[in-house]
Amino acid sequence: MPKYILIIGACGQIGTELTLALREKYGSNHVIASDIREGNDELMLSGPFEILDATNYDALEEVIAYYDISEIYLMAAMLSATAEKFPMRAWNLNMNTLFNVLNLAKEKKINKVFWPSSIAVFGPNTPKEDTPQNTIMEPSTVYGISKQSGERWCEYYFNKFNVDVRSIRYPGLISWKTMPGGGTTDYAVEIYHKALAEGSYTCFLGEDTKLPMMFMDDAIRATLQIMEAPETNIKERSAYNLAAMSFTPKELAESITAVMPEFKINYEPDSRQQIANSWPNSIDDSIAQRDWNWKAEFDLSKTTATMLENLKNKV
Ligand code: AKB
Repeated sequence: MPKYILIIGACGQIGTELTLALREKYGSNHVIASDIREGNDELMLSGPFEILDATNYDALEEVIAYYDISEIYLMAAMLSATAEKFPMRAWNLNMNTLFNVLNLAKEKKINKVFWPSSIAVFGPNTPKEDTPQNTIMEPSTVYGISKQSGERWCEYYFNKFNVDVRSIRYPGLISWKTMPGGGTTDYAVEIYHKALAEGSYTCFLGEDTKLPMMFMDDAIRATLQIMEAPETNIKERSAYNLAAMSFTPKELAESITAVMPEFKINYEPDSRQQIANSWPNSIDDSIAQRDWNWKAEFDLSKTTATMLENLKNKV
């Protein structure tokens, strides 16, 4: 039986590339993109699209029935920096969309769910280096609290109602097709745009702030891989740690100056510094490697080369 997939939040940074990758794999008409606004031309012209507010259970149920959807990727969320400004809106968006999707799965209206978690589930009391899969969490940000709660609910729906929900704790994601919005790790995308447009960048994090990061191609590959893995391989029903590289703004700037020697960076840390300080420096993803053969392919220099090459061609 061919399956029909719904992406919620398809126009965002991950949603755009995930939709394109799933369409490539399953055929355009089998992957329905949805969001509260339209996305870029590449996404909009590549297959079916619905305007959908996934906080509205009835509207979501209607789309699922209409397209005979069996799998949902729930990518809509308010990220860390914006969530600090609008805590209740962040909580409502991040939690209500998750409950709507989990309840549809509990009612057997869909079979499988992907929901993204984040390194933001960790907090200031978490071991900073090689943060293990299972450790102290205690997130101190609005976004982190919503992701930590979401993980607990995913595990609960699996244990109680046998809902096949799978999740990854994404690090900061670097991509060139769609800009991120409202995150603390966004500097690692903005820097490439500014390097090409202006030859310099003012970073909102301090030069030694080390954070876990990943290039988007790796993140998409991991997402497809965890969703394809046999159900019995998925031992973690909260979310899996996932890692590729860790670097500071200074190290990222050095990787750009290696290609563009005239590039300049300066630092003006703002309120996002406090969020970054509460997150790990690096992540141990050995459990994801063990359970579904995860392995990253992009390091910092390959990421910088790919970003600059593609952004140059885009302008
Ligand atoms: C953010 O910075 O808020 C996100 C994340 C790490 O989940 N990119």
